[in-house]
Amino acid sequence: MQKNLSIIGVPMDLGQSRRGVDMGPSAIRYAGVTERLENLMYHITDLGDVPVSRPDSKDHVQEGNLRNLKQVSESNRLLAEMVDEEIRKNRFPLVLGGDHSIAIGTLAGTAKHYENLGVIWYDAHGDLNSGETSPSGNIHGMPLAVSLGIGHEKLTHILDYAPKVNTENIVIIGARSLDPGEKELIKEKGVTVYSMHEVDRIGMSQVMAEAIDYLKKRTDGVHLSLDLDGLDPEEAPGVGTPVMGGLSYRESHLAMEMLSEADLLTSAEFVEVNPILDDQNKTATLTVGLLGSLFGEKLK
Ligand code: HAR
Ligand code: MN
Ligand code: MN
Ligand code: MN
Repeated sequence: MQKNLSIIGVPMDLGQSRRGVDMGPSAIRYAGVTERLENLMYHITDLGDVPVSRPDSKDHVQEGNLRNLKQVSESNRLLAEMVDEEIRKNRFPLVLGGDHSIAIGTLAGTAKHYENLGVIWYDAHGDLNSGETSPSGNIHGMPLAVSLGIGHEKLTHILDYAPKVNTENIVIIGARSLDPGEKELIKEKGVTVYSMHEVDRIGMSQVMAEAIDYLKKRTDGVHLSLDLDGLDPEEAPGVGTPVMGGLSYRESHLAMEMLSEADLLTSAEFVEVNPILDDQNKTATLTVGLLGSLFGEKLK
């Protein structure tokens, strides 16, 4: 793995309806992310936070069932430019959220650099909605669809190209809450999904071995987008949309260790940490532990 790492915080809470997730980057920093990775001999540059503007009452009006479209789009453009720049400088972008709408910007900045970017979407949700299918109007339920070129142009065309990712290059892991429109899209496009059913059946070890093997063969870079609500809310309570029956602490560490061993990631983001809903910064601390495993911490 690239030893030069750039941390980018995105205090974004406008892609959903619960306040507090904008404090996610601070909580993860407070839990010691820089020290943890420096101990693993990474050279860290913390670039601080991408600006996120506040919604005014007029902006709050939902254009095409898209809450705070203008602000979400604008911050994602800034994020995309930063990520693009870091990759240009040959540095590994590590993006800390913030709600999952920020994956729109991360992927916009990343995918430019690869012919065939792979994406591992570790999440309870598919995030495959558009304004037409979303039950909530929350853009954090849409970033994966946006990256496939589905949705409002202000989201799909950040940095002026679309789609960012090909359907065949996506692997979703941990899904257990999919809306009807998302299920249709998954069927229609043939997206690879390891839902909790598959994890229970074949185990995380097999899921990761298959996912890694599949992506290694067909992609020239892989982005990990890890939504903390992919984990069980018992272990990651500080998230805005918890869904019971999730991935365990141990399964998640195994997944990170296998990704580390495979040495295939070229960028990563950790999102949806909400310290207001958390229990003593447990979820941010868990995040830093997962990052430790992802970046090569060994038990022996
Ligand atoms: N599918 C629902 C929606 O579109 C819920 C999405 C929820 N949240 C996330 N994204 N945290 O993974 O509103
Ligand atoms: Mn998500
Ligand atoms: Mn590309
Ligand atoms: Mn989620």
